[in-house]
Amino acid sequence: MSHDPNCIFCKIVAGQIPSKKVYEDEQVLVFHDIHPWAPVHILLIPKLHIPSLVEVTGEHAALLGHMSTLAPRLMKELGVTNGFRTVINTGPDGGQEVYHLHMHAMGGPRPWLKG
Ligand code: DGP
Repeated sequence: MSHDPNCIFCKIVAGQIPSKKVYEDEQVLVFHDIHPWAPVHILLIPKLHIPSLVEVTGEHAALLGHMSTLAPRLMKELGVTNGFRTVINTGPDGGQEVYHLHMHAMGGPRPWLKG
């Protein structure tokens, strides 16, 4: 399924739910997390509805590579110059709450880092 009408992040991609957008291209949307854990906390999502990392296949390799190279570029643009953390929560025991693949990128002056 490329779009799930019940998915909150698909609704953000479709513009049905507002978000504080950081970046957008044909494949990817990046916006600020609504519940930030860090001074700068963004979510990088594919526009394609992929529920989690479990459903990722070789076909998505370029997409994931794109997300991974975007993260440092965008964090730098947002003023994060001293490192950041990336997280992809996967499945119930991985703490995933929204079942649309997303990469958290969190940074800014510590102390905010947990665990
Ligand atoms: P996870 O636990 O990895 O599935 O994290 C989901 C994140 O998504 C969580 O940090 C809060 C964020 N989030 C949930 N709903 C919305 C929303 O409607 N807008 C934005 N900007 N972020 C959201």
